[in-house]
Amino acid sequence: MIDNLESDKVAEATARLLRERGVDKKEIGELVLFLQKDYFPKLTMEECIESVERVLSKREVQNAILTGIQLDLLAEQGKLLSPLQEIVFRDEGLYGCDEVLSLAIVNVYGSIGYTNFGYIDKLKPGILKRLNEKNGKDVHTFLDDIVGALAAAASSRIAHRKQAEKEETDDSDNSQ
Ligand SMILES: [Ca+2]
Repeated sequence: MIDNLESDKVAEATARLLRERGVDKKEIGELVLFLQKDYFPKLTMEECIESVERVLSKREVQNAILTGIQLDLLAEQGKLLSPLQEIVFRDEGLYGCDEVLSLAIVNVYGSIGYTNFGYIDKLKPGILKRLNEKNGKDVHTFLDDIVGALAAAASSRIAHRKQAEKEETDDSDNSQ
């Protein structure tokens, strides 16, 4: 059974691992802003980072992050069994399990996350470009999809909230 203390430990471990792997919440916030700025021109960086934090607070998101980063780390250390070791180390194009794992994150705010995830994965702005650069040493096979998924989910959350706000305003307009 997971008590509160263990939940805190999982959340802390997740935050620490992301930091250790060079991922800053602000950089994920920048991806969110990139995805949403055309739809919500008044959206602030603070709102984007807050949305990322809300996504990061979910246990299923933390589980996916811990799993993916663990596999990246083991591949860096050469500790996976062959042929998975070579597949993850080289980031083989047809592997696909990195993307599948990330769907656990994309899903938390519904299916509109998929569009954002696909879009950002194709363009690879900001931190995603950096994570995709291969130097023969660092492995980010899972992490790039995790970061893209975090941005996609945080964007979906904002879209849902803005829609709800709009509907509330429309309702009050109608009642007047
Ligand atoms: Ca990947």
